[in-house]
Amino acid sequence: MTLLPPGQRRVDGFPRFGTHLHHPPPVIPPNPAIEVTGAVRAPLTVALAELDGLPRVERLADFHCVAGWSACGLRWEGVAFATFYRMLIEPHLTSAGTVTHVVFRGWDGYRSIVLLEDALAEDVLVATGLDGHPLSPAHGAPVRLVSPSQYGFISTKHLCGIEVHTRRPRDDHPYTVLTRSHPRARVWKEERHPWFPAAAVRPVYRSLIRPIARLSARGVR
Ligand SMILES: Nc1nc2c(c(=O)[nH]1)N[C@H]1C(S)=C(S)[C@@H](COP(=O)(O)O)O[C@H]1N2
Ligand SMILES: [Mo]
Repeated sequence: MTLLPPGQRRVDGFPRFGTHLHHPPPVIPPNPAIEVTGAVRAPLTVALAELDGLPRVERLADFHCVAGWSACGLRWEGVAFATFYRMLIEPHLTSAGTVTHVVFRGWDGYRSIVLLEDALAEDVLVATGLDGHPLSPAHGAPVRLVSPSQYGFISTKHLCGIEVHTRRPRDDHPYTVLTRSHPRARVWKEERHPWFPAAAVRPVYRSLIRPIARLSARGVR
């Protein structure tokens, strides 16, 4: 038994979960690439094939959703985000300002905002494989972010864009007060919500697990 972060409960397997709800995974173009924009001298396009040229790593990790479920012992394969950043992005940065935040965008329009410091942690991957197979559409094909020390909403699936910013970008999600996301979302500090104590939001979030998991599963049937 792995020790779980506070307020988490183990689930069997690894459910598909997300704000996509029942929508099927997005249609991915034939030659997918990751567009890098923001504080770079010119936008750059990183073809997925280019990831094969970078040092590849495997990381065994548990995955924790802010709603309260944890999937245990997932084996991710890909490129460390720190490697991606140092080798592909850093050489192209503008000299105006220091990068503080990174936005990860998915083909379905999803977006997560991460402090550069958190994104550079050694367990953060740009992942193309899970448990010995290429990523499935349910779990973010063809490539996703995985940041196991932060709640799952940071880990954008179907990654199509990375923006680098020199200050915190505006959070343009249609959030209700209750679903506002914590800017760091570190699981061991139980950073579930920016204002409310974690223990107060736990039962509310937990009540959403079943309906969201059911809807999400419908989208891949
Ligand atoms: N593109 C995209 N990425 C996403 C989401 C989403 O709706 N769309 N949901 C997030 C949330 S809230 C969680 S918990 C995890 C779930 O990942 P999984 O479906 O592989 O279990 O994906 C995250 N990344
Ligand atoms: Mo989540």
